[in-house]
Amino acid sequence: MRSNATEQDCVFCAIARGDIPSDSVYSDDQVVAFRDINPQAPSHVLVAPRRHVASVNQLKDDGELLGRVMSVAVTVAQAEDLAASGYRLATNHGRDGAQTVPHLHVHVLGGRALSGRLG
Ligand code: DGP
Repeated sequence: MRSNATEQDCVFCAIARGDIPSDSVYSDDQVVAFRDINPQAPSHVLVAPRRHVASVNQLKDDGELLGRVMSVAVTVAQAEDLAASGYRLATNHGRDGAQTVPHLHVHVLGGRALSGRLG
């Protein structure tokens, strides 16, 4: 993970601006959601704030934005028709958390039975 990425060279900032195309499923003034380029499940959507935030680790004191991102993640899961069968919301921080894109995003995963292993 490149820990020093800024909004100038951040791929998810570019997606949020519309400078890089994505398969968008949701967008508002604070949050965007788009399909993962390398899906790990039949439904695999990434939910990210428009504002550049490196990871959830930086949002400890911004419960409002954290809440917005999680609320949109649930909205997306329901729109993907995953509520009845179940889904997973996950966010990674840092090297050991296997974060590869240093812009906060919540993975919405579903559409198949997911492994119970998280690590
Ligand atoms: P993480 O390991 O939690 O940082 O996940 C990053 C995810 O982002 C990974 O599943 C692949 C996805 N991804 C990386 N680059 C792009 C891109 O340019 N477009 C889209 N749609 N997804 C991307």
